[in-house]
Amino acid sequence: MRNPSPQVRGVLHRWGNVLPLTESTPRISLGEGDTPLVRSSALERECGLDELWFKLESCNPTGSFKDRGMVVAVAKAMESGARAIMCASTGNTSASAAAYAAHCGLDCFVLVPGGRVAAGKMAQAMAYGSRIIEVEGNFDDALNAARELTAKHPVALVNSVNPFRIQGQKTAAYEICESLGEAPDILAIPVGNAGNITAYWKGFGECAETGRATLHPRMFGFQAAGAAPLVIGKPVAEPETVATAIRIGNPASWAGAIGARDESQGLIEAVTDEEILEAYRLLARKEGLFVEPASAASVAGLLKHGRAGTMRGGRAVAILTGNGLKDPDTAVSQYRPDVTRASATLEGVERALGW
Ligand code: AN7
Repeated sequence: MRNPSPQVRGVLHRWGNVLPLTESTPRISLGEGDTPLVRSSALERECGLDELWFKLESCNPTGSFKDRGMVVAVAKAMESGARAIMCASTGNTSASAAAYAAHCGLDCFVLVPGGRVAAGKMAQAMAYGSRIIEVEGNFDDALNAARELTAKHPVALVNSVNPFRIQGQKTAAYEICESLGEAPDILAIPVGNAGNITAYWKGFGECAETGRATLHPRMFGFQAAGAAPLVIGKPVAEPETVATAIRIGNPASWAGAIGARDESQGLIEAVTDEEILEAYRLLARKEGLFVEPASAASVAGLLKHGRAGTMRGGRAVAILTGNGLKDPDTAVSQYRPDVTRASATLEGVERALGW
């Protein structure tokens, strides 16, 4: 293959040297990775930090971090001759799988919990032309079914139980070390199925081994209080939270998350839906960052520590995992009362504004 031009982007081009690629792995890309790292303008002090940075994984091509891992999983599936992929999903994995399948001419089957996937994510899976099955059950039930189906039929499973997903997602840790010139003191991240916290910890470990960083960050994972199996230490049969992306009761990467927490001297804690929605509001209104509720969980956790006085300065990076446009219904239901109606006249608008 010719050398890619400078315009060619993507995780496989940029990080191929730290990924398990071969000559025959197709170098596919939708332009994923290389996401912005943006300094907090408002919430840093309140979080008790010297520096707070946001990694905008919402800027990936389908609007979430899933694309980093999906590009590797799909490329490896193609390399092994697969013609079809499948995933269970709370929404973002299915949006990403559907996009890469469309890009690569593969069939895509997605299993989603009926009625519990945010509207933007359903719209994506439909638009990219995946075959969508709404199952009567939650994400954990859907993942069990997907595992059984892909064991029986010639379809590649692209959930994060696929190790190539973790490989791809670890590249975000490399980018953070490159951008900051060092690993941060704290990495704050929402936790659902626990693939991403596992991937970041792997990435930071590799960065330390290869001299890209001297520090290992403390890993701070946050789950929604109604879906916090890692916090309570046992699976949750009926997880419930406004943050539907992380409405997961039995994370597949359970051991990876606990390993990341313990090896890094970090923590995995719960934040309530109220705390998530407060952080969701503050991120949008004080930072100009519109994220989906699950992404606000990590910032909710940092705010909680900052206010409790349990944070002792230092530099943290919070991973903003998904775009706010994914879940317009939550935004509209939160903020609709703030909108005022008026006649389309000078006087009408002045009256509405109280001018
Ligand atoms: C925005 O799409 O599990 O702990 O099926 O969409 O690696 O699961 C999504 C998870 C955080 C949690 N933020 O990451 C799915 C799915 C957002 C997410 C998570 C998800 P993991």
